[in-house]
Amino acid sequence: MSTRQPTRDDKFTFGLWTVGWQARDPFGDATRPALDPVESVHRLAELGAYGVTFHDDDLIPFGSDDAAREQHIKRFRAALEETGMVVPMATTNLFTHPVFKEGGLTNNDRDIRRYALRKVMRNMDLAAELGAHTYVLWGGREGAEVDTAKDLKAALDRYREGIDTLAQYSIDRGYGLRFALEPKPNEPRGDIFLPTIGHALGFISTLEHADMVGLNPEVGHEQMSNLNFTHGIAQALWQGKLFHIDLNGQHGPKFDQDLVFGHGDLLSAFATVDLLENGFPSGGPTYDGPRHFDYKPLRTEDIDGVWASAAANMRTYLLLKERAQAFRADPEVQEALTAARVAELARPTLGDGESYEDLLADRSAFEDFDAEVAGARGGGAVRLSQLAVEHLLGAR
Ligand code: GLT
Ligand code: MN
Ligand code: MN
Repeated sequence: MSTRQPTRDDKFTFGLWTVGWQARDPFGDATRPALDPVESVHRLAELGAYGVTFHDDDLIPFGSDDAAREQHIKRFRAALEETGMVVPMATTNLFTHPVFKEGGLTNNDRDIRRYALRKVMRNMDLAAELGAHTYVLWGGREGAEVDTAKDLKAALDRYREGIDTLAQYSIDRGYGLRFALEPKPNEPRGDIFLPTIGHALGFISTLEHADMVGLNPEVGHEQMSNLNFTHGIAQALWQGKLFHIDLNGQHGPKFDQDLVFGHGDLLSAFATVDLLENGFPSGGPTYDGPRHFDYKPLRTEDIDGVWASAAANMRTYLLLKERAQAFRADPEVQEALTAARVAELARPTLGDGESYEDLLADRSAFEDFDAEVAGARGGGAVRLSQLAVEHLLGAR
């Protein structure tokens, strides 16, 4: 089916670090050779992707001199031009080099924090030059293993100072970059600051340029904390903070698996795509940014498996989109939604112009309300759940 063939309109993007992962893990060496970013751009374009994203170090190996740096950028830019691929997002590697072992923006060492800020600013220059609109900040090393080794208040102060400084830099240079914080509960640090969507949303409200800072939630990161990813992005959307998204798969609370999208909790992936594609049943904010895959091709796979997994992310997304559209269009689903009173939740609890005094005076709301009858009524959710499963299994 043609709708299952990705096109640029689907806005599928991939981090260079995803297909480029050489599969080095804490227990074993790389199982794949290094991949040239230029080749990744070409292969992903052939597969139907719309763009790529990168960390500074994905493109320009750490420690490169200026001449080498320019050369890497030139080759990359040429690949983008040849393929028409775009770079909607970029980010900084503040986690691989040993200098960041104790953190970047929240390192106890002030010199390292200053170095980290400079590293981010330098890559923001390149991000803006390449046309990116979103700058992701994943603070993988911002955290601790030993609680007494960190002044937690000062860490949050420094995190805020760092982001305020970067936001001011984007404004002053006219870069138009907005920042997307990516929460994760742990790994590589024992505990990472801003561990969930909720923590990050609370933190953003304290920032000087809160309007320029939103989220880049990742499926697996919320699921590592046993949280509902769809509920998380729904709240981010509701607060106007879903700036970007990292799609992948995860089997519940364990190490960060970074599986292909849909290859973990499939029902949850269905709900996520339903929300991204069909929006809230009662309308309201929608997400129209890139569908960004942040996954790791399994360590067992060779380079053919890498490209097969890249294609699998996009195809799975499109299949889920198809299924979610069929679900919403199904008259029996619509009937089940009515029976479950789903639309009723969009109706304000108080009437137009009604005050709490009016509510107090309404005997039908309390004195004459039959809580026993209302409490005995079924919710109708199981029917909806089964209908979703049947659509997902292709039974309807
Ligand atoms: C790293 C991490 C991802 C982040 C990337 C952005 S780096 O691969 O596991 O979740 O999105 O810095
Ligand atoms: Mn991850
Ligand atoms: Mn991610």
